[in-house]
Amino acid sequence: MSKQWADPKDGAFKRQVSSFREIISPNHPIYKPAMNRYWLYVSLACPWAHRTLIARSLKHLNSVIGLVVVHWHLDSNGWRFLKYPTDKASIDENIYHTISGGIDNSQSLEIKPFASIPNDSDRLWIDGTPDPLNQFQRLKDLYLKSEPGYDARFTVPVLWDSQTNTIVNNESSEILRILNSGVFDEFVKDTTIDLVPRELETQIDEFNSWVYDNINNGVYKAGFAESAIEYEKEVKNVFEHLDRVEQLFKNKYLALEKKYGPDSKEILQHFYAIGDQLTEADIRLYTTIVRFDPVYVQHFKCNLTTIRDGYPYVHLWLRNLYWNNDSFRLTTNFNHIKLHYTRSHTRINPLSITPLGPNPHIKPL
Ligand SMILES: N[C@@H](CCC(=O)N[C@@H](CS)C(=O)NCC(=O)O)C(=O)O
Repeated sequence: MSKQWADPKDGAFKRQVSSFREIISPNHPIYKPAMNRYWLYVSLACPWAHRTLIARSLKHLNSVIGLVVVHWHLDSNGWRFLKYPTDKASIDENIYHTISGGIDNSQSLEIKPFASIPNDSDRLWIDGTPDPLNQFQRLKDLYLKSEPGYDARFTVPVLWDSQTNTIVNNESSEILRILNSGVFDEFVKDTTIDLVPRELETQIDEFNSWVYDNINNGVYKAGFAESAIEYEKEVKNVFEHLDRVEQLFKNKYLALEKKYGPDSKEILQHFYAIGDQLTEADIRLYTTIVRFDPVYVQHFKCNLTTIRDGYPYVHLWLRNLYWNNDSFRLTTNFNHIKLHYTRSHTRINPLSITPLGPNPHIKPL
């Protein structure tokens, strides 16, 4: 993908508004809760899609909502799926009831030579999955099936209804709320986790709002800026807001230390962005922070410092989520993340050489 969304007037990056905005509810005329009816189409590289994958796993919906993973390489025709295998057993075995991430990420921590992986590499269940529902080749086929005249970008994530063959929603923040809403509770055993508890909702919304604009989307505004003035403005802004998160997390950590004692295990059990429990705010910040050192530092030139060197409390929070929670670790695939950015944005990285480092992609806790 060489053409991005920069405004030709000032070189500033503008993100498009999502088009499909329905919900799933017993009261909805079309989209009622059901087992195996809805599917998530994601890229493991994409931070917006990654949010929904984490929520699907945390809410124990891996066997309620199907999963299709696009190939990591985004080309001029958009996202694509892998070829549908003739061997049906391989599909049944691998798709749908698979591990939380839906794809093997066991190799993604090791630094392996990227040079040997061509962009058209078709390693089934490694580079992506086929589309078992429609056996489509491209993500855009879903959009056009759902709405034949659709003329905006074909983005992930997509929440797809296999009964009506339509897109329910393609806005990750809303898909997160649908998955959390409890509409699938009748199909799962453990319904205790609530990612947006009512008493924390205002705080979560407020945090999400500035984190979205300045950090989640901020790194894109820096990385896709097409003028040095825009880039410098945005990169400074990203770091000012990382400083703000660091200060918040530091205060939080010191308060927990005071409450539980300096060496208590309980500190990390309560070390989250809002309140003292895991919420949607952690998910939305995590998908940017886990990509920061491996990709955004060099590829988006967000290199005033790194998370590991410049932000000890954010770094601890990140590693706590990654190493102590399967829903975070198993959905994080550094190979997809690195290969996608460095080889799809040819305007930023024309030679598509994928940097080997940082080593390791994420440090131990
Ligand atoms: N507002 C959307 C943004 C999603 C988005 O921008 N996805 C990117 C990948 S990170 C995409 O699919 N881009 C494909 C394209 O622009 O062709 C959301 O949060 O769901």
